[in-house]
Amino acid sequence: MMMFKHAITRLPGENFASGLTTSNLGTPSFTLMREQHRAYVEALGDLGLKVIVLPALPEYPDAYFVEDPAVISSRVAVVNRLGAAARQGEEVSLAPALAQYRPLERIFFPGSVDGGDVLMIGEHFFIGISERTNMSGAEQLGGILTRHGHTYETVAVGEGLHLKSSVNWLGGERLIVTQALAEYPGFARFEKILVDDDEEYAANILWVNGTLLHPKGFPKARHQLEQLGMPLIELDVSEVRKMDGGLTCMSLRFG
Ligand code: CIR
Repeated sequence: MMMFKHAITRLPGENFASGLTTSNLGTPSFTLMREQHRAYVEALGDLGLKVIVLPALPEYPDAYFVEDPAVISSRVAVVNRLGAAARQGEEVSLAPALAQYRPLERIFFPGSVDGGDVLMIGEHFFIGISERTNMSGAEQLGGILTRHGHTYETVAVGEGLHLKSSVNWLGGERLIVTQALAEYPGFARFEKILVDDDEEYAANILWVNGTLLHPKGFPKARHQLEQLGMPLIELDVSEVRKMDGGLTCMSLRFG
């Protein structure tokens, strides 16, 4: 089984509320955000991961969404060219942390990739084509992954910010997925937990070594997850959600 040993995270800065967002859920609170981030880091630590906590980057209010500027597989780390101009540059101070663990590769102009569009299932990768990840970026990333012995396919992301806003791995041959992606042929071999239309946010679930971290406040999804008989950790990510982020976005996990 794929096992994670490490996670890289980054603290949200006091100005995190000036990051990009499309949600209309109100102004987030820094005090609450800091608390929720701390609980998240603690949960990863409790699951046995060695968690690196990088300092906030004041000039990049979205930089604590550390999953977006890189992709780490079992064999390679890819430094992304982020899809949002305002976020380009976040990767600069992340690259040295990654270089300690994996050979580094990079995505170049005109390609763009956000790690939130990259769903890793063991050695296979689904790369979402979205407003952030373009075809050139996906092909560059796919080429790098293929050279390192992985396989990949692209998926059109119809709605939601990133691919992983709508689908995530639950371990084994199981996915949690929104109705919109339920019939996607590339997911046919998986058993699927379908989230209700009014609980779409609950599709952003983080698998960590057999435990599922899931967002608080989605009772139907919670009930569906309970049926799986896997350990669950419920985390409040209300403030992160206000910034269009979720549980997967706030860390890079690797073995
Ligand atoms: C952004 O719009 O880029 C950030 N406010 C949210 C990024 C969330 N990241 C993710 O889903 N992987």
